[in-house]
Amino acid sequence: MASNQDNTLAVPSSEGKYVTVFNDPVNFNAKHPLHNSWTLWFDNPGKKSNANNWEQSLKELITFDTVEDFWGVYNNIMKTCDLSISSNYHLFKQGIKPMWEDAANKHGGKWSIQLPRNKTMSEIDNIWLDTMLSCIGEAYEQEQEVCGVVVSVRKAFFRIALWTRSSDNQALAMSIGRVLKRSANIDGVLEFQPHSDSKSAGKPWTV
Ligand code: MGP
Repeated sequence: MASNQDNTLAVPSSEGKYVTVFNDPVNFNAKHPLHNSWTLWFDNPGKKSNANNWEQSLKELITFDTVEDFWGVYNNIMKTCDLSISSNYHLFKQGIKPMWEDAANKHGGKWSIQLPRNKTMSEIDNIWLDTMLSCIGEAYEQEQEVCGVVVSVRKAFFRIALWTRSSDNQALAMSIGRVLKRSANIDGVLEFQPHSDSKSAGKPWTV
């Protein structure tokens, strides 16, 4: 992709000329690359699930690495508010499975908040969209710390969570929690918990 003299994005055509959205809107197909590739996962494990069989219900939906492909995915999947109880969407960097056991997650933790279903029904789609955009748009200064984000649909609440790579640096975790809260316009207190129970003694960090 290049910029022409008018400073509009242009893609080279097969004849070596530049195609812009102005001179050839049909063939103009520039895509805007994301810094990382992201994979969307879905699961709805149901009541019979436990930590040993939980992974079986995890479905890898699609991986994308451009802004345009993100919107193509987002506009063609069910909105969070329409998902059935127990469902989860997970958006993780490509190569990281959305499970505690993955090498990228096993020393990490998560910022999360439970938003009461009755008060949040009309807002959850925007909160989840803004949460995803904060990740794919690299809103986090320490973006290598971010593994992925999850939205969970439960009977009484929606839960938004952001999974981090580490869980032992409070200043680093707090800076990520603050950006998540601001970017997704989350009204309420987010709590940080390490994935491993053994580390979660004491008061959780909050933003
Ligand atoms: P959850 O959905 O993260 O918690 O995990 P929630 O919403 O409090 O519980 P729910 O019963 O209302 O859905 C629920 C259960 O799924 C856990 O207790 C585990 O049995 C299993 N599980 C969830 N995660 C994220 C993992 C994981 O990463 N690895 C494994 N092995 N099991 C998991």
